[in-house]
Amino acid sequence: MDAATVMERCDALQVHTEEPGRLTRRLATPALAGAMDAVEGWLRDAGLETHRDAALNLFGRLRCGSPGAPAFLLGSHLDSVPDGGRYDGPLGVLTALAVVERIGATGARLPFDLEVCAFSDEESTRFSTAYWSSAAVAGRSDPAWLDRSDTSGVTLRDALTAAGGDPAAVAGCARSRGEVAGWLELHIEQGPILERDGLPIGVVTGIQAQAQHRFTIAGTAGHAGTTPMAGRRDALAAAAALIVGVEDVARRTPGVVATVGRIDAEPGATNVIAGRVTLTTDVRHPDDAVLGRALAEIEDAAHAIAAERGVEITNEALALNRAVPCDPGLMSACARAIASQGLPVRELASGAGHDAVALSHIAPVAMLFLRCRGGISHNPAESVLAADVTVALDVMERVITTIGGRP
Ligand code: HGY
Ligand code: MN
Ligand code: MN
Repeated sequence: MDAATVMERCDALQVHTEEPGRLTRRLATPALAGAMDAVEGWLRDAGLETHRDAALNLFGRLRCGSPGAPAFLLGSHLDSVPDGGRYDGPLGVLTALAVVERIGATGARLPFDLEVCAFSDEESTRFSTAYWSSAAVAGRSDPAWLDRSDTSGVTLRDALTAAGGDPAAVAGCARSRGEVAGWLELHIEQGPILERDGLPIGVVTGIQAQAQHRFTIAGTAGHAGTTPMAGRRDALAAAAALIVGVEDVARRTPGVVATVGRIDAEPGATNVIAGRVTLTTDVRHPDDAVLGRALAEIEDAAHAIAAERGVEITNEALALNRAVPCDPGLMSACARAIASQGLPVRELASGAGHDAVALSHIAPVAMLFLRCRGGISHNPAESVLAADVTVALDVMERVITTIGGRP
C-alpha cells in the first residue's frame, strides 16, 4: 500500500458523510459505520485480525510479536468535525495500515504486535466528550458522559446502543499499561510551520492543555418592541459581553487561545428578547497553570457580567485535559528516522488535541506531523502532497523497526 493508495482511500472515505456535499461524520452515525466498514475491509485485505469494541472503535492486529506480547498501537480517528477535511484522522489510520502491511510483508518478528486503531470519537462533536473513544481504551471514559445528549436530545447511551455499541461494556474497552507498548500517530499539522520551513514532516514535542466548558446564561424573555432597554435581562446581549470577555483574556495572555464555537439562544425569535443562552468555550495553553489562571479570569468576567446585567451565569466543565509531553525515546526514534531520510529534524508543539492525550495515560506516545497546504484544517480545503505521504510511510516504518530492535 503506497502513498497513492492512502490518498485514494482518504478520498474514497468522503462518501461516508451525514451531509451530502460536505464531510460530517460524527460518533454513532451510519456515516461513521460506513467508514468503519470500509476501513475494516482494507484491514482484512491486509491480513490483519480485526475487531471492534463497545465504543465503536475498530482495530486491526498483526501478530508479529511472541504470544502474549503487548501491542504497539498506530492510527488515528475516523470521526470528523462538521464540514471537515478528508485527512484529519483518516490519514493517520491509513498510513498506519500501510506501514503495518509493509512490515507484515517482511515477516519481521518484533517484541510487540502491531495494531492499527481507528477511533470513533476523537472530535467529540456530537456529545462534547473530548477523546471519548480513545479515553475508553485508556480506561478513562467517564460513565456520566453516557447521559450527555446531542442537539436533538439523543443521549450518548442511546446513540451507542442504536449503533451497535454497548454502553454497559465501555469500561471493558480499557487496555492495561502492560498491554500497550506505545502509540504512534501521523497527523496533518493543521498549522503553517512545516510549510513555512519547506519540510514534509516534523516531530511533535507535546500537546497543549485544553479545557472545554458550556456556559448557561439565564435572563428574562420579553417583547422586543415593548420592553424598555433599561432593566432588560437580555441573555443574548450578556452572552455577547461574555464572548468578548473570553477573547480579551486570550488576547492579553501570551500563548492562550480561546474559542466560543457554538451558541444557542432561546426562544430564538427575531422579536423576542432572548431569555436563555448556552455557549461553549474551548481554552488552551501549553502550560497547565497558565490555562488554570485564564479559566479563572474568564470565570471572573462571567460573574461581573452577571452582576452588571442582572442575569444568572453558570458553567459546566465539559472536558479538561492536561498538557501532554511526547515520549523522549519515541521522539528520538522519530528524529533519527527523519534524519535517515536526509531531512532536517523539526520539532513542533501541537496546538490541536489528539487521541495521544488519552492514550498517554497508559503508554508512551509520539506523533509525527505532515505538512498541509496553508495549515488549513477543520475545513474541506485540507490538502497534503502524495510525495510527503511517501516520506511519512518510510519514516513511520523506520520508527517501528528501530524501536522494535530491527536494523
Ligand atoms: O479540538 C482539537 O484540537 C481536535 O481536532 N479534536
Ligand atoms: Mn484529528
Ligand atoms: Mn480535528
